[in-house]
Amino acid sequence: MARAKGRTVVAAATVRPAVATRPLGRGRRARVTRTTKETDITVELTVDGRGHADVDTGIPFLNHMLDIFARHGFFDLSVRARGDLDVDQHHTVEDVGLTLGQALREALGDKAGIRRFGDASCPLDEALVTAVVDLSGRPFLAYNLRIKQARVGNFDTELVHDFLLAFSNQVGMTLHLNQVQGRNPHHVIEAGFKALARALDKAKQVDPRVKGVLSTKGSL
Ligand SMILES: [Mn+2]
Repeated sequence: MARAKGRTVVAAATVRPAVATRPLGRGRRARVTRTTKETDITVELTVDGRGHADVDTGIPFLNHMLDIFARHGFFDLSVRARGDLDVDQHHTVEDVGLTLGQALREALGDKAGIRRFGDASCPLDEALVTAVVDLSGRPFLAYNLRIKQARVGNFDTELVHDFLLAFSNQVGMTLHLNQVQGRNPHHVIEAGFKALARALDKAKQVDPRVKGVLSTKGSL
């Protein structure tokens, strides 16, 4: 495996996902490139950002949700994803979630001084979704969006669950996402991403009262 211009180059015979991470200088930032036979994804994430997104996944609705994630979570986020969309959207959506999760875990580092917990409720017209996160190091997803429609545009709505499972597994966080109410699937999913972003923005904040990591175990 060789690196050229910051990109991981992988032999065609590689079966296991090739993942390369590197720190991006000062601050809580990370860059992760993940290449398989199904997808080729690079994520750059700045935890303490201004909400700027530069996203191209080949799936417009996923781009829209990642833009929202960055904007409302005050991350700076760059995503370049090329996947086998001729098969379907599953590989690309799941692997973007996975790579974004790896980038967030990498960027948070040892999580010293952070608040760890965060919660938010976001409405979008008739939809209301609540997100509660714990950057505990233990992955768990309680997914309670009840989306009746199979599609939003050409996006398969069940892939929201797959995205969030991959994301929370890789971050190593507990995520409870609960739909209080909602009818329109675009509204429900968008309210969910806003709530997740705002909950993470709380959890990632450094609290000067927190000495070391906020755990009686001594590590997160
Ligand atoms: Mn929208």
